[in-house]
Amino acid sequence: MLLHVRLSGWACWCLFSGVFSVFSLQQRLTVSLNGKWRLSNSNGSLLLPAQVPGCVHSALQQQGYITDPYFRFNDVSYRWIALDNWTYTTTFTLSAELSVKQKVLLVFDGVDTVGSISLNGIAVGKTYNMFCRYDFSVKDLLKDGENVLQVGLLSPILYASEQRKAHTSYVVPPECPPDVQKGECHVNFIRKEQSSFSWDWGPSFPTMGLWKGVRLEAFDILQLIQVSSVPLYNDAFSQWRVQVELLIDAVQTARGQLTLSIPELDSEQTFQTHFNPGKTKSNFTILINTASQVKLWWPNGHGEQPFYRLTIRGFQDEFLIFSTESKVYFRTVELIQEPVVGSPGLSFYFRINGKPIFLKGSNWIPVHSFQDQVTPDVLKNLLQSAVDANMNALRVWGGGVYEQDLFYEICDELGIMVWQDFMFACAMYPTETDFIQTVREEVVQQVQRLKSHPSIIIWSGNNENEAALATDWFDIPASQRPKYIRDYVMLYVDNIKKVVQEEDPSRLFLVSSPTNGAESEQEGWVAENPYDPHYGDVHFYSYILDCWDWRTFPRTRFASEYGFQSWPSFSTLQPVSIKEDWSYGSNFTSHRQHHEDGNQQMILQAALHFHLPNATDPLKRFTDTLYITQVMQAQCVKTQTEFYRRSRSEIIEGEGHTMGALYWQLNDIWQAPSWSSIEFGGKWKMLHYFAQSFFAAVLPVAFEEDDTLFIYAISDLSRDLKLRAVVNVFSWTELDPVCTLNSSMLLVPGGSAVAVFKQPVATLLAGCGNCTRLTCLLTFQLEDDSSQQGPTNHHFLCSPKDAQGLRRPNITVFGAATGGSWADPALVGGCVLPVLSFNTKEEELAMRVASGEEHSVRQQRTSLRGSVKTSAFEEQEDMSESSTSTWRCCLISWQTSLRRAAQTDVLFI
Ligand code: BMA
Repeated sequence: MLLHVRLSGWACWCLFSGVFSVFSLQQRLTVSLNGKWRLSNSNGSLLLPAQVPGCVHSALQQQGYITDPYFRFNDVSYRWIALDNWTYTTTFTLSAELSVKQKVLLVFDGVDTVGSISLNGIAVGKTYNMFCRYDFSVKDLLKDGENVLQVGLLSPILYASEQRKAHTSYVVPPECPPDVQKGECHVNFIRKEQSSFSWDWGPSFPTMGLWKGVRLEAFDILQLIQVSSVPLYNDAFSQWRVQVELLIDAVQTARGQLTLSIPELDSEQTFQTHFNPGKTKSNFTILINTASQVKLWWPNGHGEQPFYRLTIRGFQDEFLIFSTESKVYFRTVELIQEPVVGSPGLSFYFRINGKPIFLKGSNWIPVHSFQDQVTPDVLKNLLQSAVDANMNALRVWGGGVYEQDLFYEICDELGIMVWQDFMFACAMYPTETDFIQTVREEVVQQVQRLKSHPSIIIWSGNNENEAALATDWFDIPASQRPKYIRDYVMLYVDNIKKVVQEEDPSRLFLVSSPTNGAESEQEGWVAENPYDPHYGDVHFYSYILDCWDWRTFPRTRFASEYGFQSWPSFSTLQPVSIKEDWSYGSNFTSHRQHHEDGNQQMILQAALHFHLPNATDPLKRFTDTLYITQVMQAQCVKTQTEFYRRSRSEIIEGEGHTMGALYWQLNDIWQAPSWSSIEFGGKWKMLHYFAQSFFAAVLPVAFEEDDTLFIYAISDLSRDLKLRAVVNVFSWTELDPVCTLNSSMLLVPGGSAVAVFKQPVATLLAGCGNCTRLTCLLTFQLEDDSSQQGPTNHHFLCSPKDAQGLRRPNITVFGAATGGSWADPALVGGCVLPVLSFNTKEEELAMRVASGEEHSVRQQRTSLRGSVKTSAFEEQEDMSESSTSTWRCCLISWQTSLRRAAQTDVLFI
């Protein structure tokens, strides 16, 4: 292979965190070993070039040995890949400069997973953990001239199975995933992305490979492996300090000097220190000049995200030996768990910079089965989409991967708060010494890598493992329970929690999600009911109960998971399927559904309120069905989220003060039905457009209780508002409201939910022409003295399937890129208008309704979006009469949008 040797004396050196750059006076060399390697299987029948970073599946596909692994049933057809062992080989030539260095390290930023590394035929070391960086001292093994580096990778499936067999004393459940997932067994025995053996939204692709960079690092005196910093605020002295941690690898003991400075804050400090041989960690604290005004980092919607440059310089005998610069963002975070007036239990909310903040957002899963295919653009598009939907938080879920540096850098910049799980999910785990050892190393490394990011506001030990134990998911006999609880406490409390607390004094560690938090601790870390709405966070799913009925939802302190499935749009499915797959009852449709009864549940839920598609044309019926699942999902998640948001200021029957709504799930790993609001490829589902409204900073929410209509004004703003509710009553037939009602002006304090309108539905209808529950519906908005505040919302008085008086709107939409030619006109069915194609930065749409009225709307979109964000339903060209209910929605949304002529967001209701 071609070698890229870089001299790092005065040259930029990017640490593996990617956040920092280091300049060094000593001649430090980095030789990248990334690029083209050779890959072979165990019997040598396959020999191919393979890109590093990369994985076996990607290499096989790139070389044409396999087709798209996501196509049709290929996840099952390509099972053989991960049942084989594979070897990566590269050769490189040693430069004269490198061979004279005192120390040479062979560094792997990520090996997936069970690897044996050899250099020139001599064993160098083994790897067992995908989440660890490994380095090996190899100076003595390097030769002049050509060197051969080999990494043998064991089948993760066979390895996990061997580990399971060796664990004879008791079962560590679950043994295997449910059949519907078509996955592999014993993933809890291998420190690897847990969902890579299949999940209820994802395929089984147990990857193998060198998924991050490989290089040689050579130096004479020392090198900085990791620099991290956490800002801490001292209330008593009203002073900031920044705790800086250096992980240094030194060749021999040396005395040195270290200078930390943040010039913009007029703060600098110098320390005398020792560099000890080998890897050592040292902490230094720089006090911030109290005369300087520190600008704070705020979550999206609450302020800016300013940062400062921290410079770290190391000297030996007055010579500069290294210098590095990093970003420091200042913010405080607290998780408040204290008694609540009028409610048993404890509060559970985050305070950032002293301000209570309602967390609005979703849950993040791996973006791709093959991590090497996750591009910066894909990450940016997803995170920008989160912000565009008014989210301020994401939970990086514990069954995936610790995300790459860029993910957290973007979150820092966009003000997205991250709830960071450790990678353990829905299982019990072994606690043998080796396992605990590798987990401890993983935790140390990940916390050191990530703790400088202000976006991370909390560490959390695992996904649902406390709940799994407490509610006995795995039928553990009562007599054996203490053993499992002991293992649980040993792993998450005695080890992970302890390590996290040693490594990061600035954040809280929650042991699980969901959990009762402080109460779980009181109960020995496994609460009797971790779903208790009076404590901590809750995951809540119910697919059968009517999602339009808010009474079915628990009024939790913090909803960290809830959601409903939907299908992606046809244009997303089409490239991975063929004609015979395009029906709801096809093998393909059931193959892609990994959640037991999922397809059936979606239809049953949709049927509660909508006519189900019954077009005679099978393709049309299929695409209408995909569509109706998205309408159902959007409306369900809207109802539930609005319930949580309006519960922030109330305690009802001892429950409430909800301060977080993170729906499950933001993104998709492949083209399949799931809980996501964004399809694989980046296209927004209808839910994501809904989220943009239901997460708006100021939002009106309506609900009924005992036939009385309530409207709440919700505000996440810091300032108080004076608002009134304006309610428009429409008949399903007409474009003009039958009547309009105004509430009086009421004070809506910043950060609150206040009832602003209350009227029995019967009274409301009686005063409004001939309206009945079946013939009329409501839209409503909030207004201050001069203008509307927040989006317009809607409230149905009956299921759309029962509505009377609907007419087909015959809307035609023409779309064209600015300056381009008009695309073919398409008759767009249903409530599709918000999701028209945005293939370019700026697009012009002309819309024509049946009456012949014509309107032009200019849409401004960021270039990040690119061509991925096209209509979720562009294929809905001609909705059948059977789905008239969705036409009706469209009619209403259309009239609203016409009324707001030049406004860019066309409403769907
Ligand atoms: C929760 C998550 C995931 C899962 C989702 C949907 O339990 O933590 O494990 O994918 O629900 O079932």
